[in-house]
Amino acid sequence: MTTFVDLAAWLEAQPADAALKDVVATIAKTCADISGVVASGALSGSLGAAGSTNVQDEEQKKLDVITNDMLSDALKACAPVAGLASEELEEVEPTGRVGGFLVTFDPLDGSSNIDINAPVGTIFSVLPAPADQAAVEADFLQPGANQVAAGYAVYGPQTMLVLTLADGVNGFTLAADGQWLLTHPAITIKPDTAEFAINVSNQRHWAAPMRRYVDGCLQGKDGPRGKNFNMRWVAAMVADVHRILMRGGIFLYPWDAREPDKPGKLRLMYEANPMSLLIERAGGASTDGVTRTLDVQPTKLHQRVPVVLGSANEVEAVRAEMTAG
Ligand code: FBP
Repeated sequence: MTTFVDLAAWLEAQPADAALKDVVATIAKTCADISGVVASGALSGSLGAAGSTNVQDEEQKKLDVITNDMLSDALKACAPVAGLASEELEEVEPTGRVGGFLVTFDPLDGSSNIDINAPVGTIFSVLPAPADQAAVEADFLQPGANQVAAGYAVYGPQTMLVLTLADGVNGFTLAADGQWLLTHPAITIKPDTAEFAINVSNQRHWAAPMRRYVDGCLQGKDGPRGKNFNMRWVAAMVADVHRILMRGGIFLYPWDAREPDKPGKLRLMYEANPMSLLIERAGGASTDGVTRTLDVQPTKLHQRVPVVLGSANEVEAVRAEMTAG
């Protein structure tokens, strides 16, 4: 029988700061707890709308609120955490401690999947905190390249945790006894793919180069790309990114013309940045269509960005189309 290394032993062996390992272990433990709540669904009365909206004016589901509270409480109790920020909270929450780390998170990504028993997940990003003063919002506004750890948990047929710490990307599966076991070590993404993920219902709102790129994929063997493409769309970035880490592909949530001053749907600090670090560390690429996501200097906490990530050669094919005019 195969034996698997558990997360605690794996963390122990990583060349990283003990305090950072503590933060990652706290997030992992909370995700295991969240998995239980998500799995209980209607039995625990946790499905349906919360009757409130978040700072982005999106209707909150009960599970958005429950999972946000679970992660916030756990991180506030975790000594090396100086502050946290969440998709569900308007402002950053300093813990009152100085030094250590800042954590940003989307406690339950893919909200529209919650009530239909389709995959959802938790995404997190860890940044260094200022060493000499209590954290304020400006301290969170660091480019994604500064992240010291990032990852997600996906609550699907199996609950998995995928994370990057010092280097590499590793996947753990939640066992029945609550342990995370290393089942997917050293994940890498193939550079080429013939599978794309995009919400095509927004096609008429996209910029012309994006329409051209997707149209080229849809034309298959007879079009400019000379090969047939397949399409997948889970409607939860966490599950679409997980698929790409498992078998390659490209995920796109581009700028569209409906709200021109919102440059995309997905949020930089707790969706695009952590996913981009994972994708790059696995050998893929992530851009806003042209510019590397991890180099974007955030100007506000809930900033949105266009996202194009996955197999490196396909991300490059999008960039070539976008810069062709
Ligand atoms: P939430 O953070 O509100 O869940 O929104 C993010 C998201 O669910 C992504 O995970 C997903 O890729 C996208 O929205 C799907 O949106 P849509 O189906 O509206 O295009």
